[in-house]
Amino acid sequence: MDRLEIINSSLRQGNSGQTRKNVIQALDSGCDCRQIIESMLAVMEDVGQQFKNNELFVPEVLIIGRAFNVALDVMGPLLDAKQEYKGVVVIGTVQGDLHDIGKNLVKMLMVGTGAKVIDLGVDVKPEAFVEAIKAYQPDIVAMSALLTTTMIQIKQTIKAIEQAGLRDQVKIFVGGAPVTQHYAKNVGADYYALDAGSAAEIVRQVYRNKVVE
Ligand code: B1M
Repeated sequence: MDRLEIINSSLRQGNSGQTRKNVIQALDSGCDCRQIIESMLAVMEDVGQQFKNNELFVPEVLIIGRAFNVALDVMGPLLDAKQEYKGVVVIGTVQGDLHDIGKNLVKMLMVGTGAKVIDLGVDVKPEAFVEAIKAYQPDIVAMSALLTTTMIQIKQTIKAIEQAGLRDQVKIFVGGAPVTQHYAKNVGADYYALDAGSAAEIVRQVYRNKVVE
């Protein structure tokens, strides 16, 4: 097995420690950071597909995603120029909502698209999304809502982004169990996805400029 295959094998097993070691060894032996990431992204794309097809489940995806993040931490300093990423995504669970399992899944699979993902966490106020847009200049803002009582915060956040004059700078992506395509359209979001695999797929298409708006 070559170095990239060794990394992919430990990644696929969700073995964070081994993945970290394998990445360090590959870098030490002269492998290119971008090449390692491209190869790992192909694994994550596959993981996203398998998750979408119910061939992998939440705990497995979370474990693989953690291993991917550990590897990215090793390579982060080598990568940390915006042009090394395909884009920047700011993600958070909306104000009043503490659910983060789904949001974390979406985040991990979005990282797997090659985007730099800034996670604002849970219970994120509209103003905090606005501040994050100013600070990180993302191309995508992603919001998760798990309660029928907090879905309204998606609308409030979009309103706040509009009022701040930033709406044209970002594509807005929404999801979460009670959110529907119909709701997303009504509140003025650009994209909706039912699950994390579909969300990552749409982001990939956005980066390939293939999405018809
Ligand atoms: Co809460 N909770 N909860 N809860 N909780 C639900 C959501 C609920 C459906 C349970 C129920 O009553 N049957 C219900 C909501 C009812 C409603 O409004 N429709 C509910 C409630 C009522 C509450 C509380 C109000 C309970 C109370 O205190 N009385 C309270 C609210 C707290 C708050 O947020 N302010 C509460 C609290 C909690 C816990 C803290 C205990 C815990 C959260 C822990 C955590 O997240 N760290 C919790 C949990 C675990 C659940 C259930 C059991 C599981 C949610 C989950 O993680 N699912 C849930 C019942 C259920 O779903 N069976 C429930 C797995 C996860 C992978 O799925 O998050 O849906 P999900 O994400 C999916 C998709 O929605 C999508 O992708 C993921 C899959 O690929 N997706 C996106 C998500 N975000 C996306 C963003 C996208 C695209 C797709 O683009 C940006």
